[in-house]
Amino acid sequence: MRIAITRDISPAMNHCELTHLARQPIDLDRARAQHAGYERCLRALGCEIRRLAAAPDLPDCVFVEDGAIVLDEVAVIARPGAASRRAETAAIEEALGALRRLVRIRPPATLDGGDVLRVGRTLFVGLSSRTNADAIEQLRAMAGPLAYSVVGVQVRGCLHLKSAATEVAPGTLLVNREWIPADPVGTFDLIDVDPREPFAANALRLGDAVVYSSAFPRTRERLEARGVIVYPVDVSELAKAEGAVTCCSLIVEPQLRAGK
Ligand code: CIR
Repeated sequence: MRIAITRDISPAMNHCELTHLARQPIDLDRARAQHAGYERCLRALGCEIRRLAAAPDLPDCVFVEDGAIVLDEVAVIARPGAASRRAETAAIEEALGALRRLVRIRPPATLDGGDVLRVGRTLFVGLSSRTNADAIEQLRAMAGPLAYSVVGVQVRGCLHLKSAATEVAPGTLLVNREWIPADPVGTFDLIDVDPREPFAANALRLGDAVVYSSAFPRTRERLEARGVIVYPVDVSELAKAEGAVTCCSLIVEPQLRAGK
């Protein structure tokens, strides 16, 4: 069974990191209810949820995606670009250690999992305010021998590469072209976000469906017109912390569990 690692919302979430948004109060009860709805959706799509306990001193701990990159063969423990987030990886490391061989990004590299977009055997890595060129080199050294190619993509105007591009069907990317250059993704089928919904490029693909924020109905129409099955979730409180749907889980595919 596919496993989704999630993590409870921190009571300190109102002190989260913010880069592109102004701070607005987050209603923690509402955020928890939305997060539970997100987990229900993942369960309905066949995931076993393994929820880690919240850390009261780690405001952004719900955004587990940034703590690791889970490949078929190995899990890469990230080194988040925001110093306030570095301690998040300990619990993630413990959870993933049971499921994959672990390797670690080391200083001076910084890398947020939200900057790594896997499409087939290519790992696109956003060069962002969180992820640096050292991380790309280290990832290439780790993943190259496993037959992944690692391609750096300059990200501008958004937090992570996966704010600007995610895969919604095999070889089809949902993109906001304002935030990434055309070249690296040019060979794929592209679906553009509706220009009135710049934050709409983040979708979590699970098999034939995507989990998708209900805040983007116009882009949702574009997805459905292209045959993508959309499971909408309300994540408006998490969005106030610059979180989106991919960031709230680490998906561990089942096939290689025995080969750990
Ligand atoms: C941060 O700025 O690090 C958090 N407030 C939001 C992280 C969202 N993560 C993601 O998109 N992968």
